[in-house]
Amino acid sequence: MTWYQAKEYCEEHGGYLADILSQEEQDIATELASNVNVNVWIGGIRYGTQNHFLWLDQTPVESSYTNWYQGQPYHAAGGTVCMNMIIEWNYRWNDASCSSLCGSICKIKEQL
Ligand SMILES: [Ca+2]
Repeated sequence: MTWYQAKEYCEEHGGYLADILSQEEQDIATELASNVNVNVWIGGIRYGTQNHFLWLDQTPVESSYTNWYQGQPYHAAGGTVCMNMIIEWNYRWNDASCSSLCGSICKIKEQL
């Protein structure tokens, strides 16, 4: 699914496309993604033309934990750019065209 479809999928399931805010969350996301063995979208999207990314709650990605693969973020082509986790890079982060096809990692809040 595209990044937008992944975002919608998570919302339909009562959650949101995951932000990754700590090594612990990275480890959980990596384990989930490994189970399905596909590249996965996470909830970051680029704003502006520089390498600035926001999580869906508008928090700047660079303001806390990051796990970009070496040389990333780097996306030469234009268009909207979103964040994903790449199998071959041990699920470290990449930026890619939002219309690429990947799985998704959702965060779903527990009902208390
Ligand atoms: Ca990239």
